[in-house]
This record gives sequence, structure tokens and C-alpha cells, in this order.
Amino acid sequence: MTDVSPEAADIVVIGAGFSGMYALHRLGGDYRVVCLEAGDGVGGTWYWNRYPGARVDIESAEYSYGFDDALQQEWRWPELFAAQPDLERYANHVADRFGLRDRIRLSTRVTRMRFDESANLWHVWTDRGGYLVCRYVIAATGSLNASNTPPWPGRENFAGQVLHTTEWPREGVDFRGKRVGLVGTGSSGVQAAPIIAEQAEHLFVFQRTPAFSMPSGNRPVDPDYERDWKANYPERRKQMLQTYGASLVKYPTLSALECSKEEQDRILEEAWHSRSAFQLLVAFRDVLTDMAANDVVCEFVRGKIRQIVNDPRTAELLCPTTYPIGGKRLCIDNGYYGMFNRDNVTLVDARAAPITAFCEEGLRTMETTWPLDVIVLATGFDALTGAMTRIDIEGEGGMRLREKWQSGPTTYLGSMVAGFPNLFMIHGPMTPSAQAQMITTGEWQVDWTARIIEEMTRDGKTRIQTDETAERWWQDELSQVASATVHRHADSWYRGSNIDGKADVFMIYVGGFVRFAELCNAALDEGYRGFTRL
Ligand code: N01
Repeated sequence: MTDVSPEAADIVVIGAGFSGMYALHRLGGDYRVVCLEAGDGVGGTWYWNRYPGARVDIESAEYSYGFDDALQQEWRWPELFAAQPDLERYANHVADRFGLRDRIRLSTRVTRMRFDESANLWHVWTDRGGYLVCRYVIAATGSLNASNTPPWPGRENFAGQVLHTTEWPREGVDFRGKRVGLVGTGSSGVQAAPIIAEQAEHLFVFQRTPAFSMPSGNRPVDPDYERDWKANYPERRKQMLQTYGASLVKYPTLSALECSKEEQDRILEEAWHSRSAFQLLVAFRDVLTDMAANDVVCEFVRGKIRQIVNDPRTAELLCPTTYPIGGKRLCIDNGYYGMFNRDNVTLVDARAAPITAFCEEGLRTMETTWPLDVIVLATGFDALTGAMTRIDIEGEGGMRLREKWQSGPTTYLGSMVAGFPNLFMIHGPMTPSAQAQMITTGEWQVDWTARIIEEMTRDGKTRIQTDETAERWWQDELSQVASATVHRHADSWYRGSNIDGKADVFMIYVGGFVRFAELCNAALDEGYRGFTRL
């Protein structure tokens, strides 16, 4: 197959993002672990997404590692919501502090994997030419890593620059004096737009579907806030794992429909200023399960948009009306709606007149041509499955993962796929993914995976696999909890419906992190239910 001699490892971790680095740290003491990373630096999501305005949408006190108390006591976040450079600095600090660098191969993309059934070993090829042979692979490839670029023709004709938010030049971009077209109004577009508007001669925001967004309330961290978190970290980390989204918000018991209008407004006003998107989505117990209750929150946010945006036509265009709040990821912003009051910002309705092509001058829509100097694509990701299906993964009997997943992903507990033994995913499809705070839940999933590997070693086993019965059970569980929520009423990357030709199936576990963790633990505690160990 190849004349290069393989390198042996116990475990290959794919990705040096936050989960991959923790997997390397967690298992690296007892096993020979090699971590392969496509980027030339660590940090994963926070390495790639360096567009202007990129920052976390959950407070950094929560969205940070909890596995090492000295780390959380010593590290200082400058702002409540850390910006990308601070998150990347944190990732580098962790790599150095825990001595991870010598086992991370940067600029090394995994291109192909094949399971050797006779030896129960994975062969892992990279674009660097060599290959590794290992017992286990942990794919810490992230939920949002494979970027989506619309297939418009004519890119070669455009004289200006085309950028994607997920592949931003390290040296940054100077927008001064430029006419900038920003396509996409999800979390990335909503964060980037206000910063670009401050620099550009003119910013045209091409909106196909308006986003719901709420203000982050970001500010520098004050000493009392920091002291309070540091005094309570261990307890709060435990509490996070006992919540729906691994995030500390208030979980009210009231239904939106049993409150008076005044009471609804008071509760929603508080949630609007809570600095937590989760809080707005659980302001009442039924926001995510009842369309009428959901609409109370939608109408509240639409009211905010109409208050903030001066031009009534622009305000109406910015008001989402076609899907429930929370059906798509709720954005959290720093001045997005207010930005439309600037003279140098124009909202373009890319639903009424869809973009059809790049052209020499800029972008062409069904109606007209928009002259531009720079085009920024904030068009999102082939989410959840893309990172895995872009690798050529061959399991038992020559089965290819991308073929198996053609009609949508199948997994057991979001961790393993039938036909692909000894391969684990972190934040894979059918996990809570972005429905929960991802650093903490990533750590949890790594610990759970580490337990499996350690018990395999203890018991002298070399192969663990799941089967289609277990996959069907997990699919039923996922569908059942999803059918009780409003998510099915929105097109989004949660369903793959943002990608042309991708199977439209709901891919996120929305039963809450607590239930997810209980089911994962129960499977192991009750004799590795759904798994076979050989
Ligand atoms: O991607 P998206 P994103 N013509 O898929 C539009 C996380 N995140 O990168 O809705 C015109 O949400 C598309 O329109 P439509 C977070 O979990 C977190 O912004 O498909 N428009 C949509 O408006 C988030 O949910 C953070 O009609 C086109 C946009 O592009 C996830 O990443 C920051 C188009 C894509 O929105 C993804 O966010 C950033 C076309 N042909 C991201 N194709 C934080 O932590 C697509 N669009 C803060």
C-alpha cells in the first residue's frame, strides 16, 4: 500500500483544539499519544476564526478549562467575553504549561484512515507523506470546522479580495476606503459586521435570513467578578455539569403563557441584559418547546430591533419572522442592530434577490450588480459531519464513513459509529454540541472516552465497537427529544439544511447535557450496553 514505514502510537488525536489538547493531556501520561493538527498553531476554532470581532459568546469564566484548578486560579481573562486573540493566547499557554507541544504535529492534515481488522489497528495517513498505526483514534475535529463557500460562478473574474471568516489572514485586513460586501448574518457575520463598518468606506450586508441576536454586555473583567469566580470555581464547575447547557443560568418554572404581558416583559428585559443567550432561551420553561411561548420571546426581540434601528424598512427586514427563536443558534453581539443606523451601512435583501454570481465589479444578484472591493463570506460550515466526511475513512469490510453517512450521520451516543471500531468522536454529530458550553462538555466527553480506553487496557481488550441496533436506539432517543422542541421548525446547520445536497436530518442532541451524560455513563456502568469489547 505504501513504502513508507509506519510510526507506532497508542492513540492518535485529530485536532489540537480545546478538546484535542485536553485528550492529549488526559491520556498522554499513560499512552503514547500523537496529536495531528492541520493548522500551524493550536486552538482549533480559535485558531481558524480570527475574523474581526471574533469572540466567544459565553462568558469566559465558564467557557474555559476546569480540569486544573491552578490554571483557572492563575489565568486572567481581560474581558467577560474573551476575544479570539485572548482565546488563542490561552490555548498556547495551555499547550506550554502542560508540555503538550512536542506531541502535537502542526501543519499536518489527516487525509485518510483505514481500520486493519486483523490487528485491530487504525492506519492514519497525513498530507505530510507519512502514516501512523495506532490502536485508537480520537477525532476531536470539532462541530464547526469545514467551511461552507457558496458555489457561485465567476470568482476568477472578481478583481478584488474574497475572504471567508473561517480562513482569515493572520496579518489582518485593512478595510479603510473599501466597499465591503459581507454575505451571511449568522454568529460570524453578526460579530464581524460592526467592526468592519467602523473601518470600511461602505459596508453592504447581504442578508438571506435575519438572525435573532441579543447584546453581549461585554466589558473588562472587574476585580470583584474575578475574585468571586475564583473563590467558587470547583463548586461552579460541578454545577455547570448539572444543567441543560453546562452553563449557569436561572431555570424558571413559569410558562410564558401563564404570565401577564407586564410580567413577560419584566422577565424578558432581565434575560435580555443577562449576558447569556441561554438565559433568553430559558426565560420561561416552554420557550424551546411551545411555539406560542416561543413567539412571546420572538416578539420581544422584534420589538427591540424596531426600537434600536431608526429606518423602519431596515428594521422590518432585520426582524426574523420565519422560524422560532433558538431554532437557529441565537447570536450574541456587540452593537449589531445599532450599526444599521450608520450612513455607511446598507442592508441588502438577498432573499428577495438572491446572489447568483461573482462578477468583475463585485456580486451579482437576480436584480442588480453590487460594486465591491472586498467580499467577506460569513457563510458558515458544513457542520458536525463535514470534518469527518472530508477525511477518507475506511472501516470494516471497506465501508466508507462518507458513504455510510450519505443520508445523515448515524452514531451511538454521538461517540462511535457501527463498522468503525476503536474510533471515538468528541463533539461529533448527535452530541449536544453547540447546545451546551463546549469546553466543559468537551472535557467531559474526553474523560468519558478516556475511561473506555483505560478499562479496555485494564481488561486486556483491543477492540471496541458498536452496532446498528445501538445506533437506531440513539437515533430514536435523539428524534424523540427533538420532536418535543421547536428546533424542527428552523432551517439551520443543526439539520444540514444550510448545505446544498446535504441530507436534511436533525443532528444535535437537544435532550440536555444532564440526560446526555446520564445515558453515556449508564451505557458503561451497565456492562457496556450498546458496545462490544473484544
Ligand atoms: O454560520 P451560520 P456562522 N447566499 O450557518 C448565510 C458558531 N459560532 O459561521 O440562514 C446568502 O450560522 C446564511 O443564510 P441562511 C455558532 O454556533 C460561534 O455565522 O442559510 N446567504 C446565514 O445567514 C454558530 O451558530 C461564535 O439563509 C448565505 C450565514 O450565511 C455557528 O458557529 C461565532 C448563503 C451562515 O450562518 C455558525 O455560525 C461564530 C448564500 N448562498 C460562530 N449561504 C461565537 O462563539 C449561506 N448564507 C460567538
